Amino acid sequence: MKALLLIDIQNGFCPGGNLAVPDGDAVVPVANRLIREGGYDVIVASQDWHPADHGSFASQHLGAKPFDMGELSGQPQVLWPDHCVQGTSDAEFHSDLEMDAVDYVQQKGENPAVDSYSAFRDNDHAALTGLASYLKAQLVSELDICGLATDYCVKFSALDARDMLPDVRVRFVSDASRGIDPQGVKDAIAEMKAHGVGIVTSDDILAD
Ligand code: VGL
Ligand code: ZN
Repeated sequence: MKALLLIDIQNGFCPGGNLAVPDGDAVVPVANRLIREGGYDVIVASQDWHPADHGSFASQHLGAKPFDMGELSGQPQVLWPDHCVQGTSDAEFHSDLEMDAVDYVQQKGENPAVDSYSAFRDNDHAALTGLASYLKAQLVSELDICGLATDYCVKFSALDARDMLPDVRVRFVSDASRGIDPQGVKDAIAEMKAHGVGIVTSDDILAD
């Protein structure tokens, strides 16, 4: 079974959002084309879903500014602007994303004491989300990953997919993704490649 994993295509990561990724909304039409024409059996979306007092927010650290380096539960942590707070419009999926075709939504980042870049597990690897179990139950053997942001949630989700689903072919869809930092995107692509993630474009997929 072929699956598409859409990472965090939410208002918060699009222009006008609280943690806007440059050109983030450009992924929406590409994702919609993959949804409609990519030949997927299973379509999954992750949703960054933080409580208002999440410990990754600079607002929770005395004297800290967004994008400062800080600490969360003893681990180094980028301190983010408040973003994707549960129940706010910032946390909603982009309104043009064709969510009717999505079979399963995986929320993440609910524990205020740890961040969860990956859709599969918290950054400290202590708690799993249900995503790997869901994909196994669907007998997924091919997983294409795209969305926001390449250098954070997309990368960590792709690396965890390789680690937790070793028999699954994992690919990163570059033109259906955007990142926060250009050098971070380059490094993320190199790291994904080094871990056996294929790098493809939506045209490669639609030509199959
Ligand atoms: C993300 C930073 C904080 C992401 C989520 O979706 O890449 N980045 N929370
Ligand atoms: Zn977040």
